[in-house]
Amino acid sequence: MAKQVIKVPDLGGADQVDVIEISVAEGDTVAEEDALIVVEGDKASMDVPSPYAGKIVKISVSEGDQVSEGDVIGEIETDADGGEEASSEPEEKEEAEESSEEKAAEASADESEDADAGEAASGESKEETVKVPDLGGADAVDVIEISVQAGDEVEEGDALIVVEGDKASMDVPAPFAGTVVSIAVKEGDKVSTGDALGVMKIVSGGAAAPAAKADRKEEKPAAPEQKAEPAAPAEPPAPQKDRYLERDLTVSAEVYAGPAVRKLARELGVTLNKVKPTGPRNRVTKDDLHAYIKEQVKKAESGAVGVGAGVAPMPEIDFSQFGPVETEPMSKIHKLTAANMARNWLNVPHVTQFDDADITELEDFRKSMKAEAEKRGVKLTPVPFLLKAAAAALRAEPSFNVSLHNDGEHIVRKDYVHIGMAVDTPRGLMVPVIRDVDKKGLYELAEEATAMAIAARDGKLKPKDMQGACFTISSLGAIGGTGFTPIVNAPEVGILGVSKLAVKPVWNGSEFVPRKMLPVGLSYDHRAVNGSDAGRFLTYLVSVLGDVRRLLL
Ligand code: CAO
Repeated sequence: MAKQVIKVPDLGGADQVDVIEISVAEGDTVAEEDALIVVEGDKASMDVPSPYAGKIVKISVSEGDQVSEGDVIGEIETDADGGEEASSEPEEKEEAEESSEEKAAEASADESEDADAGEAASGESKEETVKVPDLGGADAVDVIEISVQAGDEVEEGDALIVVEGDKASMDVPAPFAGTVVSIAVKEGDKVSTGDALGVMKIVSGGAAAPAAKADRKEEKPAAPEQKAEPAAPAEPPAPQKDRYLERDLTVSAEVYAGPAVRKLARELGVTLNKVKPTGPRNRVTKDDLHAYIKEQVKKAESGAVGVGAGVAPMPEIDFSQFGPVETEPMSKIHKLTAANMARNWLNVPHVTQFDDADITELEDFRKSMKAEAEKRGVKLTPVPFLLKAAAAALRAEPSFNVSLHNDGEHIVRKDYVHIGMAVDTPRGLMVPVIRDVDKKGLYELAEEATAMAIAARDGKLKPKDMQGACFTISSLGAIGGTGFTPIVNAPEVGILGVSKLAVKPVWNGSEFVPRKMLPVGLSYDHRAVNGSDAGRFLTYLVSVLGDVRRLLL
């Protein structure tokens, strides 16, 4: 048994990479080459494999740490008798690495020479053949994505194509900023190190590329140092050697996506396994990501609300196939109302309770007061009585004067009584709010309701005129109907839908008598209140409408 310190190996030039996953725990037994941690740099993520088989005794890094070559990852207890065998192994690996680095350097130099040949004589605008770089030992890998097309402007390091070998996929990045002149490979082709993958034109000025290439040639014998340089302008930065190849399975075990796609997904805050893959072997491509974002934006703009898999998107229907149609734009208010209705309907578990209020006496009283009201310049309709009765019920049943807090963990109890009144306007439905209804008299309420309705119809309401209601009344009584289930105007707790007054025979214990019955339906947020709270609230409200003297109590 021997303890070995495990260090971050050569990261192919990358420095200060993020530890994004710890793949093992202390006490785990691992085989040589098993992933210990996953690190992620600017352009790629990669497994850091165990150099030995053995038992992990210590993990010295955490997710979110930044590490560089040589940093300690942890300790492993190997099966080797002494340190010798184990410690000689990394050296062998290093040698192997060096020889492959040399190969990489040679390949680069070859490429530079080729590139020289491809240059235009003027030195102003140079076209260079871009070749497949050292693939870290992998050979004949599949081209699974072409990330650019002729004419595209690319930055140095942008993915040109994505290739996939047995163990991983990797972006082949642009060796310099420029314009893609042509792409010589297509999806499904197999490519190896040195194969031409296309031609690029340098846009960053005539002198840059030759100078850089000259530098590279001079550096050829000193290949290891070259790694420390930033990506050289005429040579695609070689993907890491096969033990550090980019991880293919990244966001979740089921999602296949290249590093550039993952980076973009991270920047956009997209969870990759929500994106429908269309690439080869179910790979998520950049186009898939764009299509997903487009769809989400479209949904958001149309006001459609998604709650996971529960709500399927509406199918697009061409109505003209059924008969003549005209399509006109919705008003701003209509669109807003549609979005709010959908939001409230989907978020609030609605229950609607119905009742009939006997307003025979209320109507007698209202009619007897009509002339006096008119003298005062107000119209005494049933609405002020409804407002007053609702306010009385909210005060009498404070358990109903609440809202569910946004956090879903608190109930907000209100010591004020503001009530919204739905107003039908040519531009759409508006809900002005009448404040402190419990403190106002019937004439005052009638006046204010009329003024609010006029302001709504004239488009003169201010945002603050439509905020802060505890409850809403929607009166369709003047229009008709025997009952309806109004949609709660969240975050309010409930809404009273008032239908058309009808004279009905009511049994008074000894005979049927004609009574003026007002049908009402109370929809409420069943998350915020129970049926018993709502039942008590509506019963009280109906009793007040049945005997307005109760308002004096
Ligand atoms: N049953 C029978 N008649 C009724 C009634 C009822 N429930 N409610 C009102 N009326 C009568 C009124 O008494 C009035 O008759 P008189 O002129 O003889 O007195 C007549 O209907 C018209 O009333 P109104 O509309 O002028 O005034 P209102 O106070 O009843 O209503 C307002 C005001 C703003 C609520 C109403 O104009 C309105 O816009 N209602 C539509 C609300 C709406 O669209 N709700 C749906 C929301 S959800 O989609």
